[in-house]
Amino acid sequence: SPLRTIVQQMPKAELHIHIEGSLEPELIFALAQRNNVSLAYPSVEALRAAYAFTDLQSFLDIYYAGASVLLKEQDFYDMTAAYLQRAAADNVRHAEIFFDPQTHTARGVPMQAVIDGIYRACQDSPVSATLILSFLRHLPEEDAFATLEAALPHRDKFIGIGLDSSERGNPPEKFARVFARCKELGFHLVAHAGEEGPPAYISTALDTLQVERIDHGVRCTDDAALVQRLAREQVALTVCPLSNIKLCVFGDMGQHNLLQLLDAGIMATVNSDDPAYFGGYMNANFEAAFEALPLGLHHAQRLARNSFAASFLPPAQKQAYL
Ligand code: ES4
Ligand code: ZN
Repeated sequence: SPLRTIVQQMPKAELHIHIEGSLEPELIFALAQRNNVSLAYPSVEALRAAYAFTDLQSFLDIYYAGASVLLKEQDFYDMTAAYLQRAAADNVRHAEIFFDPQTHTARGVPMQAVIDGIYRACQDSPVSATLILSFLRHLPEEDAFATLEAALPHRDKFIGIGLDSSERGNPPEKFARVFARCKELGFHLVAHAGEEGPPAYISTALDTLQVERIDHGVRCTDDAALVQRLAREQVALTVCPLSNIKLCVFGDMGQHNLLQLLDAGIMATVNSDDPAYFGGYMNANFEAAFEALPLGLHHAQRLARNSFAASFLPPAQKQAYL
């Protein structure tokens, strides 16, 4: 349809992508062979068949297992280069990419290999790309402080700090002190909140962590006053439609609240989250949402505009896209 073509072709920014979640099964097997890492699955097909998730934790278990093949700087480079090439094909002009150093440093991978590999691929790509270091919230705040310390020699290679992994039982305020330190250091701040967790986590991410965007945030619609606040303050939500279906946040795409968020005046964006695990990259996410929901041309234009408006691009570069 004409709308589908417009959605595919429009220039867009991706603001919620975990680079480890872009690791396709074929690359997992190639890196396992290259690095002599043994996998719990005998084949690409068997691994892909295990991608049947019931909730966030069931996904995270297999996502961390997949990341175990990443050992050398070149592995991080190859993963990131593959993502950026795929993003460019979907007319992504700018990407703000999460990476989870603790997933790697806990296995003895040097911080330098993680950051330099990802950063060098960003520099070599025609897509504008910046990095957001994300803390694992199931681990203690102490570990986040140690991770920040280890990353600070590379501070010019990332622009922001995020918070991801198991949400329920790990509220934003657990990381109040380390986020305050990151703010002093001048980093942009974001946090996953209201994916599986309650709307109160969205409020405390804003009020206690002082984040500038909320990753996911879809559960805000359980609290009408919070929806009004997000609209009034124009807080960006980085929504990930296919992720929400695969992790059973919504029963099916027809029940997703993306249209409700947009029509409430919230600055929602569409993103791929972990595209290798959830069934597609940016355009697949747009297409699935536009197929299942009565979204129109104006919603498409609004989502493209929001993606740049909510980005951390410098004002002059941002303005050129608005
Ligand atoms: C994630 Cl979908 C999602 N939620 C929370 N943390 C994550 N890390 C990677 N993907
Ligand atoms: Zn995410």
